[in-house]
Amino acid sequence: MNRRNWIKRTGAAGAGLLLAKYIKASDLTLAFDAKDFVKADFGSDFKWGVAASSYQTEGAWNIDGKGESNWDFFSRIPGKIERGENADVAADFYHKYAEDIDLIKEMNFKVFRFSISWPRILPNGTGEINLKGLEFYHKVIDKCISVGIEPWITIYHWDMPQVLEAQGGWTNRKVLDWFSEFTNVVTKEYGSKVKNWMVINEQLSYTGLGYMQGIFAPGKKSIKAFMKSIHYSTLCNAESARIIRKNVIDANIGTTFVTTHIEPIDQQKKNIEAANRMDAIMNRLFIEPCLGLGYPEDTLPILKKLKKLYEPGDEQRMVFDFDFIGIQYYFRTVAKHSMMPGMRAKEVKASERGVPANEMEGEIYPEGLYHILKKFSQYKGIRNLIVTENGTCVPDKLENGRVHDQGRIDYFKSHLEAVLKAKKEGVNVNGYFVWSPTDNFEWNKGYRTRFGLVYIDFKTLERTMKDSGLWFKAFLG
Ligand code: GCO
Repeated sequence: MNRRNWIKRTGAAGAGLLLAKYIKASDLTLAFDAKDFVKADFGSDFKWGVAASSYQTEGAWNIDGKGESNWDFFSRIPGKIERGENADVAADFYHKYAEDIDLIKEMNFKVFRFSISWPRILPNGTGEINLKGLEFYHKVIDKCISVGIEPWITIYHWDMPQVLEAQGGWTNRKVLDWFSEFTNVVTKEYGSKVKNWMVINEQLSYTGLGYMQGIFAPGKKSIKAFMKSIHYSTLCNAESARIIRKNVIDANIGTTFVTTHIEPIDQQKKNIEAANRMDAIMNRLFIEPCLGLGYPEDTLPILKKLKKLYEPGDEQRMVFDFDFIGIQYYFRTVAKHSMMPGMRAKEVKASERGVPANEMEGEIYPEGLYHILKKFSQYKGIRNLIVTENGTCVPDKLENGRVHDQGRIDYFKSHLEAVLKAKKEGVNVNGYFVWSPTDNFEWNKGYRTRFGLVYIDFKTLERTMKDSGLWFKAFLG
């Protein structure tokens, strides 16, 4: 779509901001030429990385003084995780980190984004520090640096100490103190070696799926709990960033948001409005308060309830001028009106529409990443975007020492084309991180769905580079 059409389809929303409105069904397929591109097209400063998280990869759930996390607890509740699986061992990154970082290097990536397990550092949530836990991340960081890979740390990727979850977790305003303490400990400890920090991974996922839909830890189904978790994690996001700024000289500070490109099923007004409401929750809810725009209650009046949770000064406390915003994109969402209270919108699944999807029913729609990058680039306060996660799950099979995951290669190629197209049109996108270097524990799906560039046999823990890993090795080499 050319720039003029794009501008025609934007309108003033929120505090005079230009936000993307929805495009006509006939415009949905943005033709990407199948032309090849090379790494150099993205520029020499572009960051190429892989992303992973502590609970999904480390295992060693009760080793060397680690405390129990909300996910250790949740995964033991019968029926919560497919096939009753848990991440007690996961990819055993705790013991195999050196091998995995060597593989990341072999694939020619220069950035490794990983998270720190809060209960490994503070087994009781606050107070006593576990020195073995501190030492583990020193080893990971040092290994990265020794092979020329930049460590990028996410402070929180969903594993909260269970002792704190038991006190309400993100629904307890005290989380501001708890999370500040954790941030202080890790930034003081690692700040001299690590300059790139992301505060939180996808607030919407653990607040929405954890406190409202009950399918992630802690498994609550309450709108009240959801509201509290939204507001307190929004405050923590900015507060923790301020702590990083204070503790880490020359820090590059970001945070990450889950995004999805949303389209109405057709051009009926009720469906367009439903898509707008869905957009308010799925794309705008967390970025806008952080930019000083408040919650998007203009589009979704139910969010006015959040005001009841405000204490004096909160409006300002939610704001932080991030150096970069991490965009995590996997699929497009098509919406239609529904009577469901609150959002009054529902998703029309990929299977109902008969379009290509991954193994988790996420529609494969690379143009969506282009649209999302354009959309976020229109916020005045955003200076720099990095795609901190993008990837897909396909039915991988290890046969004769190879995994021919052509579907994943095609996914990456088309999504990289989308990034490049946005970049060429002036979007300030400066990095792309693949989710994920190795297969790992995919939350409520357990080990069924695989996202890795490297295959893991979860019985032997043996690693095999998939064709997609080999593709990146050649592309980035
Ligand atoms: C997320 C998380 C990852 C997931 C990945 C694949 O975006 O949900 O950051 O932990 O594993 O997205 O679903």
